[in-house]
Amino acid sequence: MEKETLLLLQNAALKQIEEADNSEALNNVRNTFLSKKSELSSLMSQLGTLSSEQRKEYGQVINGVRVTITNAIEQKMALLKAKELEAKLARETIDITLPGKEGSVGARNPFYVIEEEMIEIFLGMGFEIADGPEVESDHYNFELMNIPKDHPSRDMQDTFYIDDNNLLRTHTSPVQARVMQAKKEGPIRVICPGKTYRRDDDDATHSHQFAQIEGLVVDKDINIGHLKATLELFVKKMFGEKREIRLRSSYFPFTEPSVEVDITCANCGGKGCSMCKGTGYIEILGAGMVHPNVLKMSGYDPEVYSGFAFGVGIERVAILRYGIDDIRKFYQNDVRFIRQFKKAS
Ligand code: FA5
Repeated sequence: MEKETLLLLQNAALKQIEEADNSEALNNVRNTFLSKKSELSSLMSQLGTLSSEQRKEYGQVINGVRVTITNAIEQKMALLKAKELEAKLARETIDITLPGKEGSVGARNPFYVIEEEMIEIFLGMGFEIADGPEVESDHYNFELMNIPKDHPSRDMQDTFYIDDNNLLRTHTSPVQARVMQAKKEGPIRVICPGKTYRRDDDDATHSHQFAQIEGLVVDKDINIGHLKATLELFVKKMFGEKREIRLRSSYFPFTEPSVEVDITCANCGGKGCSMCKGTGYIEILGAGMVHPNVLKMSGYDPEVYSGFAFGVGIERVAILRYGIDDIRKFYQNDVRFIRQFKKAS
């Protein structure tokens, strides 16, 4: 065993430690010089073959070399780890001063906001919700509504026919007959919200597809006062306490008497302006007392039962509530239009 060999070994180790430029390379150096299979370990195991004096002398040198190499590795390792951490932090830096990305939350179409509000008002008055098919038979859409095949009022509600007997319903009124037949007797108090279709040319106030909420009350001793009070309450809840309604005589084959219901114009408060075409009122719905023929055809004795019904356009109500200038905007899905109702939804 030569001291010089040991010093050469130490120098070789220190050189490699200096050259190691990452922790993995340094660990390899540690393995080479300090592991059980290293030259230093085999020299240590040979100490036993030496005399006690030599063992002491070489033992000190070998240990010194070992401590020197170990310390050098530890120091370098601390340095490399610090550098690696620094590089990692630099790589993963997040600039917290940058503004965050705003998640975009959409708004509900005002049609649905108003539909829900209308339904809530009627539910609050004790109405239940009824449903009927959008593809309806001629029988329910017209015949049971007291509109026989040759009746001129069919022209006012021309629609899309599926075949000779089935069509896209022109109004929600056929649900009246469906509910009366299903219940078989009064009292009935239902609303039916749903889509309706007509062969109307689209313009600012008309669409070939629109929605209505039908209302039907059938019981003993129902009179037009009940109809007026119900609609007055609805209008005040929907448009505010100051709104008045006006019943105007009208004609529907399925009601007698029939009325058209107007509300005072929000724009001028009833004085008359361009929005209400100088009348001070704007029409929102059709209504009336259920025609005795309609009661009879669905199995109700008009001598025992009477009732009222109404049909209100949902888009029409939304247009009046928000001052929307064109009904087609409900269906175009232009986000610039819909976003304006973010607060409402
Ligand atoms: C009817 O549809 C009757 N079924 C209403 C009714 C029910 C009367 C029960 C009596 C008893 P009318 O055609 O007027 O009536 O339509 C009612 C409402 O639907 C109108 O006031 C309007 O708000 C809306 N409406 C009608 N046609 C269109 C259309 N093409 N586009 C948008 N809304 C429409």
